[in-house]
Amino acid sequence: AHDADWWKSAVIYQVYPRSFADSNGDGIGDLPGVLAHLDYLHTLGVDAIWLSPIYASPQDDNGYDISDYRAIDPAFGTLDDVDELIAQAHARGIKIVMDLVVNHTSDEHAWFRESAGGRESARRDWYIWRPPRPGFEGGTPGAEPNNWSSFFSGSAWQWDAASGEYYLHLFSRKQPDLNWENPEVRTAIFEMMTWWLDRGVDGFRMDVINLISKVPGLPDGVVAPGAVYGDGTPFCINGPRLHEFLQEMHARVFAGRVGQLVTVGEMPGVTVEDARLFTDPARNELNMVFQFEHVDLDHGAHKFDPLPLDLRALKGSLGRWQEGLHETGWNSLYWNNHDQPRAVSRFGDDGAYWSQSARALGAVLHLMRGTPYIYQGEELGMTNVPFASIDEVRDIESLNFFADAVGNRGESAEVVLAGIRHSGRDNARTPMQWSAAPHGGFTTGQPWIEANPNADRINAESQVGRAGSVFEFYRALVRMRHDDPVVGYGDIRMLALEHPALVAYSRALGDARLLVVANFGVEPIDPAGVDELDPSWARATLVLSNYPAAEFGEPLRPWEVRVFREP
Ligand code: TEU
Ligand code: CA
Repeated sequence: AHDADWWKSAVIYQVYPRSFADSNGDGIGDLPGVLAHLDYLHTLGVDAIWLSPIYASPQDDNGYDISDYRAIDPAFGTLDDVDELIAQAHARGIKIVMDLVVNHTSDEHAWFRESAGGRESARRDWYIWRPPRPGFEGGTPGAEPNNWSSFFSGSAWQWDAASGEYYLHLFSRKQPDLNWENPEVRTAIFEMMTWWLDRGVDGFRMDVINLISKVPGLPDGVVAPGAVYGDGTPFCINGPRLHEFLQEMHARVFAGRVGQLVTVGEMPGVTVEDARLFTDPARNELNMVFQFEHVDLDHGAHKFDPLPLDLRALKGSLGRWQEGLHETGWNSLYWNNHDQPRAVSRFGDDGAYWSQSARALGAVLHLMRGTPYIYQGEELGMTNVPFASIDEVRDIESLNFFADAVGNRGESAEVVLAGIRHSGRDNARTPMQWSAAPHGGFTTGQPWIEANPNADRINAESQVGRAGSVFEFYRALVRMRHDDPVVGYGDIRMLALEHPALVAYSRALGDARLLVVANFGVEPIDPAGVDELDPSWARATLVLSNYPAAEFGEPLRPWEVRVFREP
């Protein structure tokens, strides 16, 4: 049934403002730059824009280290620019979703400055301070209160000699974790959220929101062979009070606004079972979550240790999430974001079949059940970047990893750089490619990170309005979700899960049905040879494809996707 939730037939576009469009030539994207491209997004047809953080920040982690939640970083603009963007977006029927980063703040936030002022500080308990491990002298190796490693390499604890204690930072040492056990912290966060909602924003993407509840006692994690630090994730992911905190947030911030808002929680390590609880509307927690199962299949112990990906593992993961949230809850659907490498390079073929595979990936994602997210440039088929050296890399996660692997553990710089080229976050953060002008038309100045050398070939100007382009294909996908209830609300059934190169599924709503078949390889696939592809589809209508029209029974060409609909 078509329930009232607008976000179930919506497509959400993620803007990473730093790399989207620079309006004043300082080489950093900004809010006027976003404003100047609203019509581009309106043409694409998206229903909402998720803005990565634009708040005041020292930019240690590109804005995911916030020093003032109610101020805009001057690099991006002013609060007036935000008000103008909200008004202009709303005038086009586009909602604005803010990035909420409340597991941690910047160490330059006034709250942390005060907390670090001394053990007697009124805000000492707003963060997570602990004395050195008993028997150890503070600041010496092994004296950290537990053995957790940071997601950004090294220990998760920073020694503060002035107050004689350590503070916890699951990410960079300039990102101290807030203490959500403290009701004053929760109240301050909820008040800030309400302030933004009253300003007109339409929802939140919540950064690592499943880390806000930690297991009391913060116990040591298992130390993997050869590792220096332990794995704290069993004690900081999906902790004991997470559902309670989210339900409190819902009651104190969202209640009374539920029909208009969209909330999506970013949850590294979340399982389908957990997600069913987080997204069950009856539990008043979140609308959807960003899970990581399908983007953690192509690497070993850590993300910079690439492994070949078996399509069946990818299909199995997508199928499990489709099945798990089919009756209760709701899926987010994504290939890309500012933390992931570019999908056409990672899951597709950014060489001979660049355009076909970019479009096949788009169709497979967008026609599943759930809310699709388009990350800036994905609609153009933007690819990974051939970084020539570590000097071209900007991301703190990659740089810390390189320094630790090469500097501390003596690994080969070339091997580590290859891993960063394969999986590094900067692949998603090079300038949006608007045209063949210098730096992809992103800036008239020197960009904070070099544009992809292929910006002269892959850019919006050469694709908007051109039939057969990746952009026009994504535009058609967005339109299908808006126009065809089977896409937004139909049941889904994954097909041929054991086939090594074919992705196939059907959708159904009432007597209408849809079939998506995609060849994720270069060897032809004969539909007659696939048991689960019922021959009755031969009478359906081909409604979308990335090749000249073909009959259902014809072999699928390299990276060919076909979408059939009946009636
Ligand atoms: O990401 C958290 C997170 O899970 C990623 O850092 C991921 O672990 C890593 O990139 C490996 O895939 C969120 C933000 O999206 C990210 O940009 C921030 O760096 C991080 O939180 C800290 O705020
Ligand atoms: Ca700028």
